[in-house]
Amino acid sequence: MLYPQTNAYRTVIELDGLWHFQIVEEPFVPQGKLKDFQLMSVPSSYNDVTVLKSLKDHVGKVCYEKTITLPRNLYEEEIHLRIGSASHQASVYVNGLLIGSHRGGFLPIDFVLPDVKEELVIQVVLDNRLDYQSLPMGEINQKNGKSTQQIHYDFYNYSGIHRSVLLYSKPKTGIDDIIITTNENIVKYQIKSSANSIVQILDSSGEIVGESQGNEGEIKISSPHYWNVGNAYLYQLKAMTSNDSYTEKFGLRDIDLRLDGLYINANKVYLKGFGKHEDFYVIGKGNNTAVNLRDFELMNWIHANSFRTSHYPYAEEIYDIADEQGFLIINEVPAVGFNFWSNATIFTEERANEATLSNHIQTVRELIERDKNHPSVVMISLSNEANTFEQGALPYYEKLVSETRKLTNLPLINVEWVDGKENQVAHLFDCIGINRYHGWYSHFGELDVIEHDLSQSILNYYEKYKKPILLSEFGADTIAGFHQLPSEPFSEEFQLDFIKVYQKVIEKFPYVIGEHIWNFADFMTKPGLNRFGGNKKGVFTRERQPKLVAHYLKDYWSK
Ligand code: GCB
Repeated sequence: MLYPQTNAYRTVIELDGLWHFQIVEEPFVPQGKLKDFQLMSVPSSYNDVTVLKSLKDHVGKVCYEKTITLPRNLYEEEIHLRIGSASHQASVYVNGLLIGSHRGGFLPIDFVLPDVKEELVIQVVLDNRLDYQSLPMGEINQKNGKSTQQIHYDFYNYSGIHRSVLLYSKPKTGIDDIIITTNENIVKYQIKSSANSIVQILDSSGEIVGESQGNEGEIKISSPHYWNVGNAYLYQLKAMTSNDSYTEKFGLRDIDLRLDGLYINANKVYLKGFGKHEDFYVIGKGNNTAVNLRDFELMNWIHANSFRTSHYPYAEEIYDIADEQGFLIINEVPAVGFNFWSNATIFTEERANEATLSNHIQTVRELIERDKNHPSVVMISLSNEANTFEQGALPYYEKLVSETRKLTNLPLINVEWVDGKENQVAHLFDCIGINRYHGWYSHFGELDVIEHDLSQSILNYYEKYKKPILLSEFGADTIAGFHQLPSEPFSEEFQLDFIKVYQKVIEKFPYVIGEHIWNFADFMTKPGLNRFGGNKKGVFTRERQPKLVAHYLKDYWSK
């Protein structure tokens, strides 16, 4: 899947801005234009834009609508409608005709318009309900004749059209896809097109440094510049056919994951960074370039070098910034909520079953199709905190991992809450992510238990699997502005003490290849007795200002 681009053969028309919007009742098929609409912004979640409780907590369907006029010069082209993401299921209608449906709220939707007309009435019917077969996993219940959504994960079920809506043209027999892989200074490419291609490689100043013909081939770059962490260098591959062209950025970067660390172009890189979220005031999970850039500013400031797209694929524009700035990404699929924090079994015929697995594999496929050429993506995470101690988890993950390995050579990680001794699936992965909250959810506030308990957690995995380990989550809720000496839970001082103890333990284990603190910034989740105005484990506030610990990390991570 290629990101839409405007060039001599292709045109992109952005449809972001004000759309008509309405909550709709089941069953809903658009019959003409919406009548009782309100205005809604795209891209954005709809939950926090208005003052309506009915929208804030809405469960079910909504309809978005936009009417546009297509420029005459595009009538002969193949016209695509592309939505960067919409949560969680979308049915797209153009001039009353269903042109396609897509399941999954965090990856692009791309449909060809069957009929190109001057006036296009675009209607997107969204359903934000999550069940046992969806990713994330959820459960729908009925209460007083209304659907209620139960979710077993910790972020707000923000819903809406979250990323840009683009209408783009592409020549009918144009280039469908470009796949680039590199090995040292050798670039292997594959152009998916029915026409024959000429391929050029351009360096960062636009000079041609390699050329070839044919839809598959190899080009060797002499005097290569490698894509390194914090020192990124991007080349461009330009594919040209008789009636089309497309330019794709890529980097020369080799990955080698060893027991003692992750090597990028033979340089060992200790992962320093965060689990993040797409989350901000008013826009919820809507993509916003200024917020994205602010996040990278802060990650550069604090000397982080990596992050995990917890718990779902992020907007493509975020990977572009990481490519430009040399950040490493662990790319996570939205497999979260695969536990109930109760005795209920997940991997059963009724819950995580064949249909869930096939949706999971399909999501991995779409993720890899979208992100395959980003040098910043160095690992794929197949799930977060599933009940991997269950017997049923093994056949599920065996199939999932073997299908994923057919699609990518990237190292695979699974992010675990389960203890190493109980885990049934960790042997299938290249790296084990462990999320630990010793001193918080267990032995609350007791800093002196952390050293023993965390060491044991790490050893239980290492001794059984002998695999590299990433400490993929650790953190404590911290109210910005709340200070206590001596430190006590929820204070900025406690967060600092907590993180320091974890780091002291991590340092002892050479096979712990990195530390990702939970979380980069405070974020919204459903209210609860331990969730007042969101999850407060951020090193930065939701406004993107530092807490005390941030100043310490800036120094610690600079070494
Ligand atoms: C976890 C989850 C993450 C939560 C975090 C917490 O283990 O992976 O989604 O937000 O704990 O703060 O409880």
